[in-house]
Amino acid sequence: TFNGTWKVDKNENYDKFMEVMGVNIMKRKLAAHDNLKITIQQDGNNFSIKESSTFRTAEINFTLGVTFEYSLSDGTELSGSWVLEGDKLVGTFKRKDNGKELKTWRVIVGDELIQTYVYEGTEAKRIFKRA
Ligand code: MYR
Repeated sequence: TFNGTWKVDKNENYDKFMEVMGVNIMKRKLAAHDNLKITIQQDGNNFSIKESSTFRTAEINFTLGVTFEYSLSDGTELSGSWVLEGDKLVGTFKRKDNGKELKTWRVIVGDELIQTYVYEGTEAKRIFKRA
């Protein structure tokens, strides 16, 4: 289960990923230490995500398979949806500004939640531990 509160512990290739996303160096430096915390509450097909970081707090609600809108902390808007593929939560989003795809998935491995992001062939991971 994904339920619970997760704190980012480490990043892999996240700086490069953000660069490909077009995030400037100043913002990338800050984003590398954003202390991202997410609280996930799943109720059947409905998810509630509470997000908090040094940039903002946000609450996102979505239903598996149903398209919704999400804004990144720099204002970039995405539209897409999450589905469950076995134990893997798979998100397929599109940037509204350029139509390009951002894929992401969440898996639980041992006591960690690993979120992978792929954009324009560049992959990054953020690895979370239970808070
Ligand atoms: C959620 O489930 O947490 C809400 C929806 C998340 C959509 C995908 C998030 C992609 C974030 C990419 C970070 C890129 C920084 C440039």
